[in-house]
Amino acid sequence: MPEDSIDHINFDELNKKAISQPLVKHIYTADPSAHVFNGKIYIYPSHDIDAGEAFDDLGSHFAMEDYHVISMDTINAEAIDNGVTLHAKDVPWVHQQMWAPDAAHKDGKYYLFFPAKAHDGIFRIGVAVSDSPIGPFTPQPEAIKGSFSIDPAVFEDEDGNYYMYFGGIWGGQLQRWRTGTFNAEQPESPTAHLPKDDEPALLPYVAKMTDDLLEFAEKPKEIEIVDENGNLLLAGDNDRRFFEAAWMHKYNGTYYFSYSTGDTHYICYATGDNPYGPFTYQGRILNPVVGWTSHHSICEVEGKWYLFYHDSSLSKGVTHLRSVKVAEITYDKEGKINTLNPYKD
Ligand code: FUB
Repeated sequence: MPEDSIDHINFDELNKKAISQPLVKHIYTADPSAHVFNGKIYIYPSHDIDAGEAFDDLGSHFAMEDYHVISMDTINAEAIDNGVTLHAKDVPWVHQQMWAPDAAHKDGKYYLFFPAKAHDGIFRIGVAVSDSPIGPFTPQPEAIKGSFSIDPAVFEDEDGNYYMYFGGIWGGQLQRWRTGTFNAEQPESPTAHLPKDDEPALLPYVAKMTDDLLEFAEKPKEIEIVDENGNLLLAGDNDRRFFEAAWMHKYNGTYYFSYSTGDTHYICYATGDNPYGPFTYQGRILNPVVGWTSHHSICEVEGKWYLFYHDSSLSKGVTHLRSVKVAEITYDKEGKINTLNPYKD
């Protein structure tokens, strides 16, 4: 539900119809990346603040400065805010806009992956390390070499390899990397460098991580998202093409790559038989929420599958003040995910 259509919304009524309520209400949180580490649920969200930046199509109003980790003993337990775990001022390469993070666990260490604009205004992705899932996290002094754009999601495969999925168009700058280097010549515009509607859509990226999870082990590769005939989705196919918010999970041996369609506000998914794709578009996981953005993660907790997502219902529709929520998802016999409506009719 984009911001221009919220004027008529009665938020008290809407919140009664919501399939779930914000996990925490004392701060605004968004872009939840959820994991079970050592039997407990940890959510790595963006920490939304009102920094007074005007709304624009580059997302300048998302001017976040730090990260908190939310933890839950069980899916129905109280969500605990563990406080500031990493701040922009402690990361030498970061200038501003700490956007959607993710985390991973390996050999007793915890890794927080996060995108932010560096001092040259270009989004990069960094890593910070801790002995605890709730931090505090110690950042690497530099961003990951060869990283660009936003929304890292790090997936641990069953064979022990870790892969980072990332990318986002418009404010996420993916369109400025079409030639392989950052296009600094053209004006900073969310749509100036996009393909034409009848050309293939821009694609997200994946890279295997090094054993220490601090760098890419390979040059990032594009991930193909194709339709039922094997054709790449087109840039004008706004209801289905990738925009941002990559996530990977595996269900019954199949790789599920899910993402947001951005300006059409869906969380969709595509499936494949290996971590690099191609992935075939399958359908929608979540219909539009209140607020412009939609961003999610999918996590198995005690044998059930959950969608962690956000909406702007608590802030009564303010796009950059969002709240993390969780709802169960189910699969049909063929492995298709049943679409969730975030508010009951
Ligand atoms: O939170 C800032 C940006 O908004 C994220 O990086 C996007 O995925 C969108 O949710």
